[in-house]
Amino acid sequence: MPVFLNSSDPDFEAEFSALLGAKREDSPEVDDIVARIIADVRARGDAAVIELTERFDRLKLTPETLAFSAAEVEAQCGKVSPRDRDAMELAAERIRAYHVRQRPENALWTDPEGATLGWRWSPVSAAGLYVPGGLASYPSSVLMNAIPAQVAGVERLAICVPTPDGQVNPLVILAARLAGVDAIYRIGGAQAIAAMAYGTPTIAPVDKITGPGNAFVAAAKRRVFGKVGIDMIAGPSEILVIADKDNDPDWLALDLLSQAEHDQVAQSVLITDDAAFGQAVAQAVEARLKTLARRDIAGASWRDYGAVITVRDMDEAAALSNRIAPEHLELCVADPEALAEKTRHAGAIFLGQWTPEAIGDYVGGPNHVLPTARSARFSSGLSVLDFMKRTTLAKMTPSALHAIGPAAETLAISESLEAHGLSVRCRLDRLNEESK
Ligand code: HSO
Ligand code: ZN
Repeated sequence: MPVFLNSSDPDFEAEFSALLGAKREDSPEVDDIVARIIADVRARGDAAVIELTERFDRLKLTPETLAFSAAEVEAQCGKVSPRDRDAMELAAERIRAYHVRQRPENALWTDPEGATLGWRWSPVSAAGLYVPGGLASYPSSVLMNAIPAQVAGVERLAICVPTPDGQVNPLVILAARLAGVDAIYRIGGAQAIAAMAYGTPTIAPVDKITGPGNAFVAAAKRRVFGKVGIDMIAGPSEILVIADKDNDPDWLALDLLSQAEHDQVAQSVLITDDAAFGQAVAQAVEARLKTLARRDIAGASWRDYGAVITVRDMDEAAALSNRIAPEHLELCVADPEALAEKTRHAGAIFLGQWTPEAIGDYVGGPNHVLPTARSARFSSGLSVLDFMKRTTLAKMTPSALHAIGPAAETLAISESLEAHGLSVRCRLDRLNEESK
């Protein structure tokens, strides 16, 4: 049973805090193993990657077969049905169109002292995208990671996807090709992250690594951070639905289950201002759980982490939503725009009952790589900016230096950094001589 809370109950605050604090991620002790794998890949390069792939994925590779050949990519893409291909192409086009609008503007201006100042954005040179194997090998996530990189102007894009026993999802390969990926390596786990971060004779190193993965991949990303950039450490999926009673309970039940079916530690929460409606949605969830293909996963998630919260009004709903800072927030209310104004902490907001979260997972346009575990309080979903960096620009004229240089000299002296001060002073002295 999910928990049923009511904001009018005296115990509500304690119960809500318990819900916020529920630990959903089991972090087995993987860090030592990961440290050893990274050291091994750094020391032995391809040989280590090949051995580990044989051990974990039961797949014998050589340096020549680490990457899919062009012919293999073609063959995999050829297996995709026209219907799947059309859907994927529509998704890719919409995701691209959305992300093109995120391209940032450079800036350059001259201030009153005559100093020209600004910044310029440029892409990272190479990015590596991790794609999990098995159950969570989502082609849509390939598009969501690779297209922003491509739109940012990244020159070289690599993908690592484990192919246990040689099995690969052809849609993953098609998504990679649609998103302009240059190389697809059939390796996974910490060894793939290490290979992308440090490079091997066959795998060129990248500057930024993004994409979800299991505990080993997450630990490896943490460890290579600094050598390369990383996106975020993604946790299990979450959805918060805020709804009034003018909704079909079955629709909302499916919306809640759409994230619950990702993972048994996913979290789905409904907040409503009508207790009876909340019960109706919970009943609809139970009915759907009887037939859903992934009822074991979704059912465990709903039972252990699901919640139905009744509030007095929508202002209260917004306040609780801000404390939850959900990855996905659905606003199924009469005036979703007004409620959206009141919600500040959410990875993605879906406005109105015609916007199921699943649209955002595939074809809406916005990215589906979003901050989880309340990190929407301080971070954002993946975007074009994650594959770019900003370089600042400054140009002084003699008169600008004359105007602001003495203050720099004073501050340098106060920090006992003599050369700093003198590098300004020597120029100021020249200006003073010339003006004599
Ligand atoms: N909702 C997931 C992403 C996803 N859904 C992929 C379907 N496929 C995390 O935001
Ligand atoms: Zn999803």
